[in-house]
Amino acid sequence: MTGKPPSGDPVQDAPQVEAPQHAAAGLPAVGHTLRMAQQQMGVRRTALTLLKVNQKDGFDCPGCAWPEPEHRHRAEFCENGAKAVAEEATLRRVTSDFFATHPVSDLARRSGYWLGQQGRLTHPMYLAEGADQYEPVPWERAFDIIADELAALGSPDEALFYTSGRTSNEAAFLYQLFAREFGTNNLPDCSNMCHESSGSALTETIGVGKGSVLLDDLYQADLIIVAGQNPGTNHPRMLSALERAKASGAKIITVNPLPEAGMERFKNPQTPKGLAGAGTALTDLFLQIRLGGDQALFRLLNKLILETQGAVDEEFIAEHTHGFDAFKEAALAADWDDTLTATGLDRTAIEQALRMILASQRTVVCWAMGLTQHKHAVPTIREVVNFLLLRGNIGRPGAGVCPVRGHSNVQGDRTMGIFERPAPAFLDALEKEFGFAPPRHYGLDVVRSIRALRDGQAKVFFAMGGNFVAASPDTDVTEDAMRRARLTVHVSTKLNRSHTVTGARALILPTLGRTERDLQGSGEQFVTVEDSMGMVHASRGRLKPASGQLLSEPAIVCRLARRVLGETSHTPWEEFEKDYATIRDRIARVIPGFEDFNARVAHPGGFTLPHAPRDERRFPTATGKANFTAAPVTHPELPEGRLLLQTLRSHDQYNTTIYGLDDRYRGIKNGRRVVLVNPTDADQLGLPDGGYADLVSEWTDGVERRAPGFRVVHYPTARGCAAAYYPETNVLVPLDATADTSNTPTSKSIVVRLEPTSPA
Ligand SMILES: Nc1nc2c(c(=O)[nH]1)N[C@H]1C(S)=C(S)[C@@H](COP(=O)(O)OP(=O)(O)OC[C@H]3O[C@@H](n4cnc5c(=O)[nH]c(N)nc54)[C@H](O)[C@@H]3O)O[C@H]1N2
Ligand SMILES: Nc1nc2c(c(=O)[nH]1)N[C@H]1C(S)=C(S)[C@@H](COP(=O)(O)OP(=O)(O)OC[C@H]3O[C@@H](n4cnc5c(=O)[nH]c(N)nc54)[C@H](O)[C@@H]3O)O[C@H]1N2
Ligand SMILES: [Mo]
Repeated sequence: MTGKPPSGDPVQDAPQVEAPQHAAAGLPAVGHTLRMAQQQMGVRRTALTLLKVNQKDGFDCPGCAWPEPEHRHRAEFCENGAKAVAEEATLRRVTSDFFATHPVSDLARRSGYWLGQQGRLTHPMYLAEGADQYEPVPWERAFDIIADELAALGSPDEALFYTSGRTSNEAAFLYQLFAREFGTNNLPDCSNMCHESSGSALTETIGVGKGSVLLDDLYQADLIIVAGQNPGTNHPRMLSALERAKASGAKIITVNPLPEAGMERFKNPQTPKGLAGAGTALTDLFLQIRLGGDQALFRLLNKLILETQGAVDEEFIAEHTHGFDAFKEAALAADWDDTLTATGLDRTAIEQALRMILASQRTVVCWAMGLTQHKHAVPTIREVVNFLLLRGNIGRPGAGVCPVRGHSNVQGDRTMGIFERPAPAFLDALEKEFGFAPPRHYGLDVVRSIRALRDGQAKVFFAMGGNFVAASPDTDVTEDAMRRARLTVHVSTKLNRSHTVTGARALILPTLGRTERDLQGSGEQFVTVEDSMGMVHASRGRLKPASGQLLSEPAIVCRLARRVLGETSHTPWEEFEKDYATIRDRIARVIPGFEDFNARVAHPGGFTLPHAPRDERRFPTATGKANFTAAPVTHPELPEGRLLLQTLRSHDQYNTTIYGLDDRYRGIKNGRRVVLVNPTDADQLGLPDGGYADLVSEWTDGVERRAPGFRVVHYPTARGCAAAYYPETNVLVPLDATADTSNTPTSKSIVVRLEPTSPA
C-alpha cells in the first residue's frame, strides 16, 4: 500500500534543515503572524480581525481550546491563533467557476496545502453519480438529495454523522438532536482520535471526563508536569500561563521524547522583556522519555512516593478513594530496571523528579496527544490519576488533572451530546424535553465508522466540519471505505481532501466561520463554546460572510431536520434557526450545569461549569469514590532494526490544514516530508543526515504500509524513536491499531522500518 505524494502541485516539498531553536515566540513570531495574516486578509482586515480575537465582545479564537485569562491583553491571541483566523478570514474564494476548471480528478491530485490555499467555499456544490465535476446546487435541492438518500437506508444506523471540534454548542446540540430523532447514535467525532483516552480514563477514575483545574490553579501550583504536549506550537497561550506560574514560584517538569523549544524558553510577545529580552526559562527538569514510556515512569514514581515516609495523603485516601490496597500492591512491585528500559531515562533524573514531586504541596499534570494516542493510553492516564490521588492532588487549589484539549469547542461538543455512547440520563432528559424515544443502543466511533463504510454497513456519511479522510488512520483503507458510500456530505469552510474522495454522490455545504456575522430572523446571533477548563462563553463574529450563499451550522441542521423528519418531529426547528437563544433555553433544561444559560452567558467572560471532583471533592464514579486502578505496566516493543514513529504537528499546520511548509522551532524549512531520527540510531541503521528513506510500517496483519520519500533529519529525539508529520503519515497507521478501551488510533506509536532511497 502506498500513499503517493501529490503531484501536479505548484508547491515543491524540498526540506531544508537548520539547528532546532531553544525558545518560542518573541519578535519573530509577531512578524511571522502579520506576514501570514496579511497575505490572506490584507492590512486593514488583519488589524480589524486580530483585535477582536478572544476579546469579551469578540469571537472565540478557532485556534485551540486554551482558556482566556480574566485580564486580557489588547491582543489576546498568539501566532498560531492568528494563522487559524487568517485561514478563515482570508479574502481568497473558491467559487462555482473554480470547480468548473478543476474537476475532482484534478483536485484529488493536489496536496492538502494547495487545496486549503484556494480560499473560502462560497456556494453549495453537488457531485452527481458518475460525474467528475462539482456543480452549483440550490440549498433546497441539496437537502432533498440528503433526505432521499437517508430515506432509502435500510436502517438509521446506516448513516454516520461526524463532527469536528469547531462546531458551536448550539449547532452541536441541534445536530445530535437531529441524529437521534432520525434514529441513530452514530455520532463519531474528532475526539475519538484525540482525547477519548483522557475521557475514558477520567470518567472511570474521578467520575468526570474533563480536566479539574482552572487557570488560577496553574498560577497557584508548586509543580506543573507537562507530559506529551507541545504547547509552544499547539497551545501557545498556555506559555503565558506557565510563565506566570513560574513567576509565582512553580517548578516545571517536561516529559517528552523531543526537546520542544516552547517548553525550554518563552519570550512573551505581550511584554517588552519578552519581545526583546531573553524571556523566561520554563522547564526546570526535562525527562527525555521514550515514546510510550509514561505509564512505567508514573508507576515507578508512585512506588517511590509510597515508600517515602509521610508522603501519601492518608486522610484523603481513606475518605475519598477506593481500590488503594490493590493499587499499592501493584505499585510496590514496580521495577527500576524495567522502568529504565521502558523510559530510556537514567536513575538520577527520576530521583530528581521525585524530589521535586515530594517538595510540592500542589501539583498539576497537563497532557495532550503524547499520552492519549498509544495502545496503553487509558492505563497510562489512569496511572497519572493514581499519581495525583496519592498526595491528594485533586479537588484543592493549585492541583489536579489538566488534559489540554485540541479543537476550540471539542469539549463543548461532547458536553452537548456529540457522543456515540451517550449516558442513559442524557437520553432520558432529551426524551423528556423533546417527546421522542432516542435510540438506546450505542453508535459507532470513528474507527468503527470506517469499518462500517468498508463493509457496506454504512451508506451515508455526513460531516459537520473536519477533514475525515485525511485525519483518520490508514488513509488507503479509509479512502476506499469512503468511496463505497452512497452519499458523502461535508459542511465546510475550506476545500480539503475529503471533498475529493467521495461516495457515489457528494455534496459540499459551505458554512459561516467563527469570525463572521450570523444574521437570522430575529437579528444578529452569537454562539457559545466551552474551553478546555470548562468555561462557557459567547462568541460573536464581526466580519461580512465570505459569500451571501453561506448558511450557519445551526441553520443547516434546522433545514435538514425539517426536510428529513417532516411532520414526525415536534421540535421547533424553525424557531431554533430564527433565534439561537431558544436553543440555549432547551440546552438549559437538558444539560446539567447550563441552568439559566442565556442570562449567565450574557455576563462578560461567561461562566464555569460545575465539576464535582474540583468543586466538592465528590467523585461521581461507580463506587462513589475516586478510583485507584492497578493495570499491568506495558510499553511498546521494538523489534531489532526498527524505530517507533510518532506522527505529530509542525508549527505551520492546524491538523490537516497546512498553513505553510516550515516548522520554525524544529529548524525545518520548506518541506514536510521529513523524519526526525536520533543520530546514534540513524548511524546504526545506515541513515545519513540528508539522505532519503521510505517509511514502512509493520503491523500484525502482515500488510506493509509505505510512505515514500522522506528526508532523514538527525535530531535529538529519544533513542529508538522517530517523528514525522501527520497527515502525510496517516497512511502508516493501521485501522486496527487502536488504544484499549478508548479505541483511539495509536498515532504516537507505529513500528516502522526506514528503507533508504534516493530523493523523489
Ligand atoms: N497550531 C496548532 N494548534 C493546535 C493544533 C494544530 O494542529 N496546530 N491541533 C489542535 C488539536 S486538535 C490538538 S489535539 C492539540 C494537539 O497538541 P499536542 O498534543 O501538543 O500535539 P502533537 O503535535 O501531536 O504533539 C504531541 C507532543 O507529545 C510528544 N509525545 C509524543 N509521544 C509521546 C509519549 O509517548 N510520551 C510523551 N511524554 N510525550 C510524547 C511529542 O514529542 C510532542 O511534543 O493541539 C491543538 N492546537
Ligand atoms: N496520524 C495522526 N492522525 C491524527 C492525529 C495525530 O496526531 N496523528 N490527531 C488527531 C486529532 S487530535 C484530531 S482532533 C483529528 C482532527 O480531525 P478533523 O477535526 O476532522 O480535521 P481538521 O483538519 O481539524 O479539519 C479541518 C477542516 O475543517 C473545516 N472547518 C474549519 N472551520 C470550520 C467551521 O467553523 N465549520 C465547519 N463546518 N468546518 C470548518 C475546514 O473545511 C477544514 O478543511 O485528527 C486526528 N488525526
Ligand atoms: Mo485533537
